[in-house]
Amino acid sequence: MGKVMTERTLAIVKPDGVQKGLVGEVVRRFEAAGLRVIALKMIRLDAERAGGFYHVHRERPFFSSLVTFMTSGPIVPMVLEGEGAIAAVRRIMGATDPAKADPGTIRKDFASSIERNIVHGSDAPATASFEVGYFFSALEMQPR
Ligand code: 3AN
Repeated sequence: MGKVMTERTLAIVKPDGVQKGLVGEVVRRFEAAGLRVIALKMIRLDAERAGGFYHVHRERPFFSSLVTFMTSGPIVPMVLEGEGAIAAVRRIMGATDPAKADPGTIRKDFASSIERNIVHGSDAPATASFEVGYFFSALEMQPR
């Protein structure tokens, strides 16, 4: 078993999650798992900023649709901290495709498609570092 370390990760309630009134439910599930919310805000992305966030997917066929979706309404990015936070958030979210997500995960319970899947969570330490910094400065985080 690998060592478990205190980590920070970025999660986002996507436009469909905000629209469906699931901000509180998503935060509740993260907090119930012992993760600490150390930063959180509501913003609306423009196409340039959504594209920058998803730059690793820029050659994928779904990229322009993803950018359109992510700019369709406000989102709620947050930074979560805790032991093994990156993997914990991925587990709580469930698989990208809700049809393949485990029972009891956010995506199984609420997502309508592989694109409109309610939440985002960083997938590795390097992406977590980039993604946290994309939305939040050090002064906006309150670790405890
Ligand atoms: P995850 O969000 O589970 O880490 P990624 O990073 O592979 O998944 O994909 C980023 C986002 O791109 C997904 N959350 C989803 O909204 C969208 N996406 C991924 N794969 C597809 C696909 N095959 N068709 C449409 N949208 C997709």
